[in-house]
Amino acid sequence: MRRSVSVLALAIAGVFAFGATPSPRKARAEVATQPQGSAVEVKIDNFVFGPQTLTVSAGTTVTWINHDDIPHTVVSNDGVFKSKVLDTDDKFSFTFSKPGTYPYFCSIHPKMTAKVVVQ
Ligand SMILES: [Cu+2]
Repeated sequence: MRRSVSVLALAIAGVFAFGATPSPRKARAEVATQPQGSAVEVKIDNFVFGPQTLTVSAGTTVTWINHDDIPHTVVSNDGVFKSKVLDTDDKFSFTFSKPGTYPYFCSIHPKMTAKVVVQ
């Protein structure tokens, strides 16, 4: 009985090893680079940040692009980030390394508000 249990455990371990990444070191590097979520865009269009609430994982770089013919800025309410004035098609990027909620606005049009939620 005891022997069959350990055989079963070995079999489970084998299945797990087969499905897992061979090198734990490599797995960690893959998590850090986050290929599927490393670059996310927020569009500024018709005086609106889109999406209004963007949820990303920590370490993600968010890029804002101004699609309006009017200059806008991207300014964190808490002073975490602040862009220069973005003319048409200008971009601003910021990498969010810590989880939290980051509300921001356009300093030229303060009614333009949105937020980034970092998990
Ligand atoms: Cu604006």
